[in-house]
Amino acid sequence: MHEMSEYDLKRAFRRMSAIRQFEERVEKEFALGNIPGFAHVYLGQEASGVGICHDLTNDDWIGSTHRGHGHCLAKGCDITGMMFEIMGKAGGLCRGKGGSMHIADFDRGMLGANAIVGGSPPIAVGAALTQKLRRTGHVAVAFGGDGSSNQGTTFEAMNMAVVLKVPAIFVIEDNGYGEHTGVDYAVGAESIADRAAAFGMPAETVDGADFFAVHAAMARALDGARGGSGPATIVTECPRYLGHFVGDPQPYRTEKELADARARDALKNFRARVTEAQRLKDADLDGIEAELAAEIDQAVTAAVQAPFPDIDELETDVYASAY
Ligand SMILES: Cc1ncc(C[n+]2csc(CCOP(=O)(O)OP(=O)(O)O)c2C)c(N)n1
Ligand SMILES: [Mg+2]
Repeated sequence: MHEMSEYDLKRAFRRMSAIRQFEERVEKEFALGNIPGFAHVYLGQEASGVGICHDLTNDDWIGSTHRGHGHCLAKGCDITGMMFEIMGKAGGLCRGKGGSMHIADFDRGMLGANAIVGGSPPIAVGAALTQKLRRTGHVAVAFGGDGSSNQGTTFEAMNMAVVLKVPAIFVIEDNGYGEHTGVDYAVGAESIADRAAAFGMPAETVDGADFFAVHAAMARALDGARGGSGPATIVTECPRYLGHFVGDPQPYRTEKELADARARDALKNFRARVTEAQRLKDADLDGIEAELAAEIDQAVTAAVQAPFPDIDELETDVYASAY
């Protein structure tokens, strides 16, 4: 924490708080029927995405998951553009045609959320190969969950990243479950990180509710990737506050487990650390939270009233036309 500037600390808190408040609002708007399709929220996992993305620039790329709102906000995507997108409105980041599970924002280096579990690792290896061949010094990050860590796509991507020595960083967010199946049952190894290390790269496990622990692990991975020594894996152990999707009644979790998850609160943890160290004041953090609350409220009001894309746009943006 001590090497971080006041600006950096405030930005980290702002992004984590944006995720917390945005997702709580998504939960409400979904219940009101304002969000079509499915919504998987990132509540509890804020420190993971924000710690990973903190030192990335717009020229570093990330590939995300079906639980992608937090990754977008951590990468600096616009709150209003995202709320419009999630509600399917024409003013959204993807003109309302992507929705919750397909948000992309190339200007921010956000290559896309991805409904295919294990979809991002191969994309990130290709993106990292581009970074290497162009000698940019930038990296590509693949986010995935504990469930995705069992996918063949992930294994193949990890192996290829090591073989090609590309600047890819695999982030496995272990929130204890793949849908409703516990990680203890579904992962046939003692440690997801050890399994990644077996491919021949550095891999470590950190507390995914601790921004500073995640940030420090990412700094080590970035040193290696930007320095040319190849890929790395970081496993962030995160609490999952809600069910797999908004509305999942979670009969498979006990009250105690849910309370324990809530007790691991990335925002409270961060607030306690920075105020005790006298780096930021409670009033600074309260002010950030209040600004975000107003911004999210305005975004929702505008998005609810905004038009859907015109029917004439049905066949546009279906195929890439940038070539
Ligand atoms: C290839 C593929 N298989 C199955 C699914 C259905 N599915 C959607 S999310 C999910 C669980 C993913 O678990 P995890 O990777 O741990 O991510 P989390 O939901 O916990 O963030 C599954 C099986 C899918 N979308 N894609
Ligand atoms: Mg999971």
